Amino acid sequence: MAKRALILGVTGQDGSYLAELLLEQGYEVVGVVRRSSTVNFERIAEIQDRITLTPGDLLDEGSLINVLREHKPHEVYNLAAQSFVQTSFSQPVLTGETTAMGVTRVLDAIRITDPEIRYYQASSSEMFGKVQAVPQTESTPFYPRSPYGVAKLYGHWMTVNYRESYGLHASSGILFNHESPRRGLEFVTRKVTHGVAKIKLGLASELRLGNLDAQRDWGYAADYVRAMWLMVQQDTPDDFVISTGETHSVKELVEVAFDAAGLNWEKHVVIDPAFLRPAEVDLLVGDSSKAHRVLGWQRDVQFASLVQMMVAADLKALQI
Ligand code: NAP
Ligand code: G4F
Repeated sequence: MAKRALILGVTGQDGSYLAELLLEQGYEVVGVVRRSSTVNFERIAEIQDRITLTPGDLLDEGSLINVLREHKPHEVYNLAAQSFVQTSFSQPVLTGETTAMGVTRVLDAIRITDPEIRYYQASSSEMFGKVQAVPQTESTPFYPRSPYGVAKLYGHWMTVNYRESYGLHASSGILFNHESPRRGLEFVTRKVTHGVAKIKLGLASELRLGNLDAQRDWGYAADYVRAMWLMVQQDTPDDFVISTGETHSVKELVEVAFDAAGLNWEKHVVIDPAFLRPAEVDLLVGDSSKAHRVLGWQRDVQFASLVQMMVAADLKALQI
């Protein structure tokens, strides 16, 4: 019998890659989608006829219980969240309801309907915030710097708590930034690669950015969803840092992206205070030794190849 997996956040970057991975593994895939006035299935358009979509919302626990009762999944991947850090400063309550309390609603729905379901929680390196050690591991103390980071930390501890209180097979993946051509346009990597493509094609002349000194550990999303699946397959649930172990500044990202299109970034980039944050996370770099050892996980795509892949994809999409 095929295993059935339920993905919350299937319309997002990671949800779409995870759905493809699970289909390749022979799973039946059920994706939860929230009500919207327009259809936003671009990322899953190519697999839409091979997965089941069902309505539900992290803000509504009853909808989650109904989905679990109806579809009886073996595995639940909670990738749904208000995931943009900048928005979490202007909408802290919505971020808390979705990104923090949403996790409790899913965990509780699992506890009520079928505690045998295996659970994956999408935790974040934003929980390290003002970092207390370099590089960051599973035992580095947390110090979140945004309402998003605080909300993710709550979700992380609720996952640990439901594992310890009710014996749920619940794992928390502490994932560092991961990107792809499917990344939302508001995140800095995609904003830069899309901006470069527009400038190259004569559709724009400048790109407005905030803090170029921030450093991030950027990997490729398709590599990272493999780690999620591996965590859920372990006999024992646990928490894992997933990262590349390298850090690069936003400025380096900008240089690589403009270079990929044969452009000089200094002629086009404008610093705009509107993109600065009330509190910044200056440096993230993870140590994934535990994931390498226990899960056998490795990433395939390097930083420069990732940025070049994204520039090429944006150029192709805008030329059509
Ligand atoms: P994303 O592209 O922003 O996708 C977020 C998903 O959550 C979308 O499918 C969205 O649906 C859904 N969602 C939002 N609010 C919802 C609600 N109230 N009920 C149900 N679904 C809701 O995020 P991502 O980059 O794929 O990231 C996946 C997860 O990993 C997120 O939890 C994120 O916080 C976390 N994470 C991401 C990274 C990263 O670098 N990408 C790193 C660490 C952790 P709509 O399409 O309807 O908006
Ligand atoms: O791309 P970002 O918006 O990602 P951020 O804040 O690191 O968060 C992402 O990664 C987290 C994992 O650590 C996830 F949990 C979270 O869901 C999300 O996927 O910003 C990256 C850096 C920041 O330091 C920001 O200040 O880029 C800097 N930056 C500079 N100019 C900018 C801009 N960020 C954005 N979005 N837009 C700018 O114009």
